Amino acid sequence: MTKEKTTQSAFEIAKERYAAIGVDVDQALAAMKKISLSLHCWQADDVTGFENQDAALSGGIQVTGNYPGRARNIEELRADILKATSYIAGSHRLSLHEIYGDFQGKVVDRDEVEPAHFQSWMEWAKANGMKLDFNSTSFSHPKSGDLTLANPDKGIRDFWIEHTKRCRWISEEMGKFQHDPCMMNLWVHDGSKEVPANRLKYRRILEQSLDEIFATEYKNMKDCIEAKLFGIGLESYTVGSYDFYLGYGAKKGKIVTLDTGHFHLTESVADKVSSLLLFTPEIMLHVSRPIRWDSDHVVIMNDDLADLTREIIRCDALDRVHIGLDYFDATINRIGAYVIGCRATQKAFLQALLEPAALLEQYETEGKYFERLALQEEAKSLPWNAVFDMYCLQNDVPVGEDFIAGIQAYEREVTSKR
Ligand code: RNT
Ligand code: ZN
Repeated sequence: MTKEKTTQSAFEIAKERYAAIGVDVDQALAAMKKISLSLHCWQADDVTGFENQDAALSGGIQVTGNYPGRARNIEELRADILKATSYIAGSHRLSLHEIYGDFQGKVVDRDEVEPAHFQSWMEWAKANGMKLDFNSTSFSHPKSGDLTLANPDKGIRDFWIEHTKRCRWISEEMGKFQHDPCMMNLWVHDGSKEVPANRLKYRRILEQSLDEIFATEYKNMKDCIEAKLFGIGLESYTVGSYDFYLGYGAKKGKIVTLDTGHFHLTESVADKVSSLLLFTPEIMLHVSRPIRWDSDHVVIMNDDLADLTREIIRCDALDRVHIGLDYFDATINRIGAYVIGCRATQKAFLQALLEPAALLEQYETEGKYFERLALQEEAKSLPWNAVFDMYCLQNDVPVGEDFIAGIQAYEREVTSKR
């Protein structure tokens, strides 16, 4: 039997199996069509960007590994993204950081950047059926230090306020161009290695900076604010903590970004979804994988991811949740890293969509807790993989491990020669 035939017959059997517990597999597949992932451009080049290839990564984040083949310029990065998306079902978005502008070899400081520097990206994205998202970049710059938007020094603070305002303007133009809102993520690393004399001081400054940045109303972009637990070298205090941004987002109607690596390791990010949905407009995700710290390992299909995606589906919140990825691994083939993380995220969403939700709810309403737990357990090993294979087949991307050979060939012919 050909792979196509086995996929088809396994799918038919799975479909029957799911129907027996009240799950409509075709409906789940239709829902998958609406899920687009926002690929983070920075996995392709270890968060280097195009300002300066030799600049050190700062801001408390770290990339480890020196696997050959990192994208060194805009052409290589675009080619790598297209290669990766050729193995990922569906249509997706690309999340750009400001340092990935098309600067044409010119020095463009962060307070000088404008939409023109992203015109070629907008056209490229359109030509390739992708939408763009955006991020301001406060790290890897001489003025980054430990404090940017929360800096008591007005000169430095104003520099970053100007940068962030310009990034919102760029996002607005991207949104207009693509007829779809551009999600702009604001993350600053501001913090300190030791406990400061006064924690409130810096949070008050950050609040004022944000108010100034958000003073302009835009229609084609959406603001997302990302908290963090700590950065390397900034372990004792993070100005933009989760409490800070949750409070700010709830008060000012801004979208809170949940990066799955930015919480205490036993804290459930999934459990936050339903509360955010009640008090903030939408949710932005940075799907990542922390190992012992915010290590940004490649996303895999683990329990944390399954919990998170299940929660989003149980809340029927696909329309209000934006799924961005955020990890950087320089120890393996970087294009392969994209494909693994994206496919894992898609698999987790599909499993969540295939949950026998109605029956579980019924058991719960009837107080049948043994039955609820038993079915939750059985659901884990239902043949969701046959449905995922069909999803790949329908979308013309390799079924199962077949993409490995494609990545190997690209490495042989392209990335290993860089
Ligand atoms: C850092 C944040 C942030 C960055 C990217 C590069 O801990 O997660 O989102 O990873 O902006
Ligand atoms: Zn993040």
